[in-house]
Amino acid sequence: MMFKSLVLAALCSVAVAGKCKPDTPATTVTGVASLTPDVTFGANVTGTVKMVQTGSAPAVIKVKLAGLTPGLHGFHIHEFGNIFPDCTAAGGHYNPFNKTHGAPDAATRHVGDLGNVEARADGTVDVEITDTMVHLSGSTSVIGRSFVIHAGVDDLGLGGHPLSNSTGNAGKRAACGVIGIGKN
Ligand SMILES: [Cu+2]
Ligand SMILES: [Zn+2]
Repeated sequence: MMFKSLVLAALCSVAVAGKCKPDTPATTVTGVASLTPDVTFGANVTGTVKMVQTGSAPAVIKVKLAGLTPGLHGFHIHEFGNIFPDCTAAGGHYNPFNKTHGAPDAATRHVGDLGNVEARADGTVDVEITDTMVHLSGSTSVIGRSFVIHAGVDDLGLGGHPLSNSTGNAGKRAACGVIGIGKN
């Protein structure tokens, strides 16, 4: 690495301008969200999400939540970074490629489809999600959009309900938070 850099530097000194690009390390971007209870839903569901992505590597999404009912809850990135007057202001699932709703590992899904997280008996969630479709930079960056945790289960598009193909029929929005730029 060091040798390569030195050789590149030497070549650069005699290269025609614009023909020489020194190695630049992939940029790391961090996103953060604090989830607050949906005022209309009325349960005390709170949490934090921290996201990190280096270059084009998968995004690592660390999710900590509390106040949920035990079991599975739909967890998505929604389109808008707006949670006022309640979580419905965040709009639908973030879907820049105009796909139908699906599981995180499905070929066809919304970018925002992160499936379900499972709350333990005490109502907490502490999981790490790795996702290849979520990006923290570029034209489909999710920075400035929102996380929503739902009261119900995301059926991953397979439930046969009229809402399965758009929302996974995950029910009401229990808490939400706008995704901001975090400290690396
Ligand atoms: Cu959602
Ligand atoms: Zn979706």
